[in-house]
Amino acid sequence: MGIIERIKEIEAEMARTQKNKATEYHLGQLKAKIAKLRTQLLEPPKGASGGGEGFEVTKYGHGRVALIGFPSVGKSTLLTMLTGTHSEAASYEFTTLTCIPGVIHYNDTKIQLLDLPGIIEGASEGKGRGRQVIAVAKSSDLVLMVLDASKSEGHRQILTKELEAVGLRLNKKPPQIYFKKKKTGGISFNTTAPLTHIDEKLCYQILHEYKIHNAEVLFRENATVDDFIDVIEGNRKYIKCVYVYNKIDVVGIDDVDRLARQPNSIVISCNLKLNLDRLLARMWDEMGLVRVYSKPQGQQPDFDEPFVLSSDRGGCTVEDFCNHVHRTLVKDMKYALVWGTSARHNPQNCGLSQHLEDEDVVQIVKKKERDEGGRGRFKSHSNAPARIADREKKAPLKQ
Ligand SMILES: Nc1nc2c(ncn2[C@@H]2O[C@H](COP(=O)(O)OP(=O)(O)O)[C@@H](O)[C@H]2O)c(=O)[nH]1
Ligand SMILES: [Mg+2]
Repeated sequence: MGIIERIKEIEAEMARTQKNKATEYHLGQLKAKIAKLRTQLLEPPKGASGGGEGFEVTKYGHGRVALIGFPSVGKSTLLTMLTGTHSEAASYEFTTLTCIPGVIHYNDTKIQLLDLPGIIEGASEGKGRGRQVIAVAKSSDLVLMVLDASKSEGHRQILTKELEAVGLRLNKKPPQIYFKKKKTGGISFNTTAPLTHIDEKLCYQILHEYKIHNAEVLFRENATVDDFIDVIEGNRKYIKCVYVYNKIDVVGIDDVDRLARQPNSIVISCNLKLNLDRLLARMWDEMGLVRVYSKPQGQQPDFDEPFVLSSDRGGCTVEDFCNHVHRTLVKDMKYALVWGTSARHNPQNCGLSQHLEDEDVVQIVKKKERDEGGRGRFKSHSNAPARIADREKKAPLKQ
């Protein structure tokens, strides 16, 4: 029997099983079985030669956004409107095969937008190019799920389920569960929050299903069986998702109003160019990008070319900024001067751990290596080095 049939069989068994205290453990075990099979499906087939024809799209710009949705909801139209890339024209025969990239220029940053066709065509069953499509979706910073406002609202659930089946978790934080496999010592189970969905016995059974007999488990929140399985599997990807209801030009105002009030949703019309600016602003907010302008000593900041950091990816401290500019800068930095919303006063003297915010201006003041040797000599019996350092700190203030 194939993996897909086995998943279907277990799902059928779960549907047959009544949910109550007595069946709780059995259901938990079945869930773990399905999770294991799904992971197997996503693994590349044994003996496959180096991934086949390349599907992987080179990363470009400061972030990546994936368009996901059923056919004919307006993904290609949206890509064309936002990026000027003619997706449909470029991909006429290959719509279900290729992924069309475009670039959005917004707030002096470049965001790669990907049209990912074919995500629903059996992606979770490992059919066709599903696996590669999923890999690209997982590499995105944000998913835009494009939905047709005039069609059934069930599409949103179907797609979300499909994405969940392949290990994507939309608008969800990783569960607060510490889990570490050990070589010996059995299973140590602890919790710092009252648990209502799972208990020690069920936890043991699930671990048993995974043939894990030595591990440390600590629940820091009231997590569910599914959360625990996610943590054991360890390959889940937590991504933000905005639900984009397109074609609001063909539905009534009441429907538009209702859809707009759904969580994480935005309503647009590509045809009437309605709300596209809001969509861009929303995308920008969700991606958590932080523009930092570098200011060379004694010069004006370069406001044309920001360094773009991300709070989700890599972080946005002064240290992250330094690493962006040049890899030796962290070592050479004496302190940083920061102007902007993250500074308590302008400029503020900061260390590497200072958290930067969007549109901050940063000047890195370097150690003067040769000078230091000289100063070192009278360090012990004079407070001059401190005064010199002080003067140096104050000097840029006057610029
Ligand atoms: N009424 C209406 N039709 C739209 C809108 N956006 C796209 N369409 C139409 O929907 C159809 C499918 O669009 P397409 O971009 O190819 O969808 P895709 O399959 O998701 O890439 C096309 O005929 C578009 O002209 C919209 O905002 N309103
Ligand atoms: Mg299309």
